[in-house]
Amino acid sequence: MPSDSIFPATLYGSSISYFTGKLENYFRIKGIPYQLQALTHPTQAKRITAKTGSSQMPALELADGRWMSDSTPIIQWFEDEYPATTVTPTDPLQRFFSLLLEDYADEWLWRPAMHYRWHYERGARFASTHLTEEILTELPLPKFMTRRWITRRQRNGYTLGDGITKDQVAGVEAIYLRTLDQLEAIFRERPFLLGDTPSLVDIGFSGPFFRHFGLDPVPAELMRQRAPAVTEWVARLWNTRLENCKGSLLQGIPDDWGPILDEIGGHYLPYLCANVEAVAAGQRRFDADIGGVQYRRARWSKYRVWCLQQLRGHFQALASSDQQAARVLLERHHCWEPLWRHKELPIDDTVCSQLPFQVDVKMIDVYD
Ligand SMILES: N[C@@H](CCC(=O)N[C@@H](CS)C(=O)NCC(=O)O)C(=O)O
Repeated sequence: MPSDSIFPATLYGSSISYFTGKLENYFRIKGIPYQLQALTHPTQAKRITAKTGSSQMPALELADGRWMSDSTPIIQWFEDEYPATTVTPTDPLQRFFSLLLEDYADEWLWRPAMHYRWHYERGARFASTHLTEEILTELPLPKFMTRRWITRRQRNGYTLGDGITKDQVAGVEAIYLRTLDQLEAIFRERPFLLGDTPSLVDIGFSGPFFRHFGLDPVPAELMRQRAPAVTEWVARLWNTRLENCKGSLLQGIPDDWGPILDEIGGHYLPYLCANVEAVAAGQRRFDADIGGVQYRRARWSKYRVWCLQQLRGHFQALASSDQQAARVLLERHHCWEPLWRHKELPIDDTVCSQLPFQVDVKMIDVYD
């Protein structure tokens, strides 16, 4: 990696955070020097909000004084700026489907990941103790109260308070178990999702897998027992450097991505549509039946309207022959109709246009 004025970069986050872990996997694979610093509350959180518009983690401080936020556009920026070693497939169809799977891993696998961490006492005890000692040390409370406070906050924001009551638990856990089976089938055949070398889609799945499913006591044990090849991939990814990789990517979209695409067409995109309806109607809470799971009083997410807009933009940027090929695959896996169901999206075109350097405060879903 060039010794540029932006290095070393400081990554503010937590060593058990989903998106911090995703970016760390990316930086390590790509060989980008960084140092991890705890995003403490309130000191660093206030400073980062002033610099990026949001206190969400991770935030990245470049050595030239610029700040960045949001893992997906940060990765795209580094891919454009430092193309010598790149994780983005050059084939446009592979790139499009990789971006789709990355978004799915970011925004939908988030649901079972937060569930396993905060629903189970064992998960909540581990995570609340860690966060109390890593990023919440400034809170003027005894540690047991900080642990209790963060557990309640996360449950109200991301599990019970995001449509997962006891009636939805089995359905949410089934998302994870199916994902394990889908990935196990792939990693029994090859070391990375798209071939012999890591690519963007591995980075996308590292978000839920590295710092949640592979770390939290309940899902990690399930992974070890049910999907040992996935367990191995989590560690392999962390220990891989692109500059040492001699392997190549497969041609086209592998058939064994089919079950993941079915999941996107049957669950994630219908959820995005229900979320679009909620945002359009100004409903902060909404009910939705997604793949047989009845979510009640799920939280709207304006950010995920932008995610849908981005996915459409990636499709529209394809050449027409690639659009045709992508459409065939999207239709086969029931992704096409929900991708375009709502002609107008409740979002203006300029929102998020300053990412990854500035977050538009109207679009963030930081829960407080
Ligand atoms: N889209 C953002 C999401 C970042 C995000 O949601 N991070 C979580 C922690 S892993 C967070 O900061 N949540 C805000 C909160 O809980 O207040 C990204 O890709 O970086």
